[in-house]
Amino acid sequence: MGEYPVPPQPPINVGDPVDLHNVQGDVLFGGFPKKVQNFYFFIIDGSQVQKFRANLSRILPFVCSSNDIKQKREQIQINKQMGKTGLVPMSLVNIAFSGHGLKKICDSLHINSGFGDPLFDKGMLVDAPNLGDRVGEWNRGFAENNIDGVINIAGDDAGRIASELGIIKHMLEADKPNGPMHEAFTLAGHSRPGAEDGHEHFGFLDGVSQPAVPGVDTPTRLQTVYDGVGRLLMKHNHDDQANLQTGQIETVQRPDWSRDGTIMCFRKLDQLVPEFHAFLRAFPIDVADPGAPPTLGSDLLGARMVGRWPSGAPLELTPFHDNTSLAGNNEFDFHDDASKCPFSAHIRKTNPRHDTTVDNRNSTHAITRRGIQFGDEVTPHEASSNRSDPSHVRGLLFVCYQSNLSNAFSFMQQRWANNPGFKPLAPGVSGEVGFDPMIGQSLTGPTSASVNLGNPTRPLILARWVISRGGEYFFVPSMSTLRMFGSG
Ligand code: N7H
Repeated sequence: MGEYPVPPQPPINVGDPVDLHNVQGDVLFGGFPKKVQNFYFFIIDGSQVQKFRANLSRILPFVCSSNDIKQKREQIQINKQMGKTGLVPMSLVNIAFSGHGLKKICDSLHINSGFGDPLFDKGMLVDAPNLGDRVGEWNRGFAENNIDGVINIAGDDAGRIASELGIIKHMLEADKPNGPMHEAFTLAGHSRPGAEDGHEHFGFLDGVSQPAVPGVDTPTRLQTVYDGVGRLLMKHNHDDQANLQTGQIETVQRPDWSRDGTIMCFRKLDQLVPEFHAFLRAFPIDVADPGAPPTLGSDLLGARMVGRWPSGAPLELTPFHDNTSLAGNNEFDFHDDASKCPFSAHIRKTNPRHDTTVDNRNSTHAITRRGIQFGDEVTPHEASSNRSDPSHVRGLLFVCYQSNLSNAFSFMQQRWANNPGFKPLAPGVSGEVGFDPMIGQSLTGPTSASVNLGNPTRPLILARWVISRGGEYFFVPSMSTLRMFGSG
């Protein structure tokens, strides 16, 4: 560092306190510490909503707050310092409702379910073409568009979370024929084994860069900081929304019960891992160094698509080879040209940092990411045939939180990742820089990205290696609103 002048950190608004006991646990402090996670999607019987609400009040003692997660993380730290080995046993529960589910609950309470987010109201299926999803490729469970809610349960051990989920299902009478709710389907995720723990299926370290929440997190040097808690939690400072057509920021009206709530965007994203690696081998970047290791050109292409090396070291700090001493490093900004990191690299498209503004590192559109891997490791047969076997589906159960979809997830996917014209304000960059090579989608043909060396706008035609199988938007109510939903 020190090569570039460091712009000042934006002023941090801490005059907007967050009640940690009122926010559900997966939202703050890095979310659930976890090795395994289940998403139990359910449907509420429209004629028994009152019964469902009564049962909801019984399971609220299982639902953990952000304060509980803060304490769990402190406990993990203490155990580490004391040299204790083994995982701290835990089973952590949150609950959230889709637009359909929220309407059923609010109708039964005789209150209006709207909180001013039209994308949430419509649901992800209606939004799918705008995201570039091919609905014909969605899993049936999401395409049926009838999910009312999700129980998000995570912890250290699959048996532990399964038995806790069993107790909760029993209390909700989900296991009873003609009960007030029933399971739609469950998706199970787990971190990858051994040295791949913490890495997503293509092999890159995941979960590195997150926006800091003012008054809750202590930001590290150059970390993106939300310019207001309201980017994440409703009815706090900067809880406003972007107009997706004009990009203008508009105010938004919220009911009081939405305060401290947030929106969870859930997506099941399959990853075609053997195909991705075959593509890297087929189009190595010419590193023009006869002494370089034989795989460097392919490794460099992968790193330039992501913006980081598999260790998590950022290209902006180490542009031509991985450097494990910079693994997971987040102390960098982008600087006007693409000589180190391509403009279209995944982490530059989804967080242009200092590229698009002089002083605020883009926190307006930032998302708080959670999520976990699912599926098997690549088999030897898949690796040798360069083809994913449909009986070994794998990928990412993507989760992110934000107060407003058109500011955050939808903005990022549509206006940045899927938009080959989106590029930084850098002077002298003419032409398109291409799609985000990892998540950029187009319904009209193949995507391309400018990830070659030397020319920031020379496109490379890409194949598809991340396939959306659908998802849904869910409202994550505060703990006090959950109590209100369960009362009466
Ligand atoms: Fe992405 N990948 O392996 O390529 N992501 N992502 N992502 N992503 C990031 O910082 C990946 C997806 C963001 O602040 C890293 O955690 C894959 C969606 C944002 O520097 C890696 C999939 C969206 C960041 C990956 C996927 C985003 C980020 C670097 C799908 C939103 C932080 C490590 C299968 C629409 C950017 C890290 C910053 C980072 C990968 C999905 C957004 C390695 C494989 C759908 C905001």
